[in-house]
Amino acid sequence: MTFAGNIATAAFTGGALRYYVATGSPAQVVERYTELTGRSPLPPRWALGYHQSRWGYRTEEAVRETARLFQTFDLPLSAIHLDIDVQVGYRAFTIDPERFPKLGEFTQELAAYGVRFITILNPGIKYSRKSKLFLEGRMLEAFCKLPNRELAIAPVWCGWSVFPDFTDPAVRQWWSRQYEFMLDLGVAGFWHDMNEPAAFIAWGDRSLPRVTRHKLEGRCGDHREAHNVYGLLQAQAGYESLSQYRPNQRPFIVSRSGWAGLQRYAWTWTGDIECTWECMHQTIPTVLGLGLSGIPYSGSDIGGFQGNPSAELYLRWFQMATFMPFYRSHCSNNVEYRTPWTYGEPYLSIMREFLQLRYRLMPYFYTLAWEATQKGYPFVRPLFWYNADDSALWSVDDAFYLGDALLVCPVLEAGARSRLAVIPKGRWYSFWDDAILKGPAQVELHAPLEQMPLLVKAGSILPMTADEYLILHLYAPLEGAGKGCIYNDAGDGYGEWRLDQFSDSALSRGFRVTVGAAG
Ligand code: MIG
Repeated sequence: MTFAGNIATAAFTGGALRYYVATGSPAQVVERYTELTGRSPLPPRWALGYHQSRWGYRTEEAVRETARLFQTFDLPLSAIHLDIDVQVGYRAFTIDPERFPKLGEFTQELAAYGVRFITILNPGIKYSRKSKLFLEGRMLEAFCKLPNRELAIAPVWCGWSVFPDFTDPAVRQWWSRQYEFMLDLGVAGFWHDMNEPAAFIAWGDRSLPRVTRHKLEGRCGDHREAHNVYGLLQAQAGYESLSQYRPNQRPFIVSRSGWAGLQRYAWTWTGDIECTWECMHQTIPTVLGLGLSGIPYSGSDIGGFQGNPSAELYLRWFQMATFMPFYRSHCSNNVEYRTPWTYGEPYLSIMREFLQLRYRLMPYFYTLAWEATQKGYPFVRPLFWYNADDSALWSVDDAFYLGDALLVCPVLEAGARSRLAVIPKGRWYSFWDDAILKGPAQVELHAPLEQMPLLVKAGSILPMTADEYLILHLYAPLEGAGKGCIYNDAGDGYGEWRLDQFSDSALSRGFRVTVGAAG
């Protein structure tokens, strides 16, 4: 769709084009949009913690060592992601038994550290009579075919591959069954990669040919129609599998590809980006755009995927990612190791502070997760979210809100020890020293290496943990009123919950807090 003045032009090659028009504030529009496309279920709480990943943790020993070092350096960690190099010949639903000889025991050992084991899965199945999955899928006619009824075959990581037709409900069922044994071995979640589907083709579409046939829920059609929903429907199959085989645990799936409605099944990330300040900056509008498109859970490979970030870039990226839902370091297999301790001091201590801050903010993050289930609101919101009439905020792409209390101003330049920020209307407190600021304004904010400018809206009630206590930080409403709430439950499963709601208002002397609870 292109817009020119008052004219919008849509170009499409087939099917029907249907418009839905929603009006109102950004929040109302996202609420209506997610009424149509669906909302995210609650993730398990641990998924909102920190994830460590790299392409290159090849063995049990490498994973164990990583988990152990996080503990040694007093760095909280919720999950480690394993990439294609743990598989046998890059094949889906395999983990090399020589390098992970006792996977069931190993996942338990990690669980004792509080670390979950997440593994990657590509959709292509090796085109080989030696592959049980290939033979089974072929008998079931599970793979996409060309108009001449031959299998659609393309090279991917495991060599010549065939592609399950996820637009066929029976194929989704079959695919769903494959996760079961890995779940039994304690694999906590899955990372769906290459599911555009991507293929190693030197020219043309690096995907399936457009003429490839698809079931499309029984309607039948070709890849032009199926392409965009391919990854989405794989995510659906995965989500349904995890819900079915582990009914008392919430599914956790990350999917590289998706479409409208992906939020019902999976999280996503911004893909293979470079280790540059520009790419770090671009993460903000991308994550904002995903959120406005109904997908609340996303993030970027901290430090970038391709290349080696400087210590400062990694640190600044880490600080920014602390305030994004999917908080994961990841990188390619041909780059240096990248962990909070890789760069020595003062970087290690600063990253530890941010990691700990993330975990202290968990009640706030978790409440945002609940809000996403109710209204579809993203965690990361553009500055115009609350003041859509202030056009100065429309194009701000270097800062964002996390929920309605926090205004996050990442440092996006090498060597910068302060940054200019646009502050919306109202009163704000600096998170670090409680200094009061008044908007609308453009202000230069202090940003030493160990701090990233972070503001709290006056009137907010920010729930944070301190050891086993829950502490409510009240940022006095200097004028008018504010509110806050806390959603809580067991952190996984579908048991009881509780919602506490607070509101506060300024009185002539002091202020008043009102408390209410539900659930
Ligand atoms: O062709 O599995 O985006 O995160 O590390 C590259 C290896 C395939 C692309 C993913 C990236 C992952 C990588 N994959």
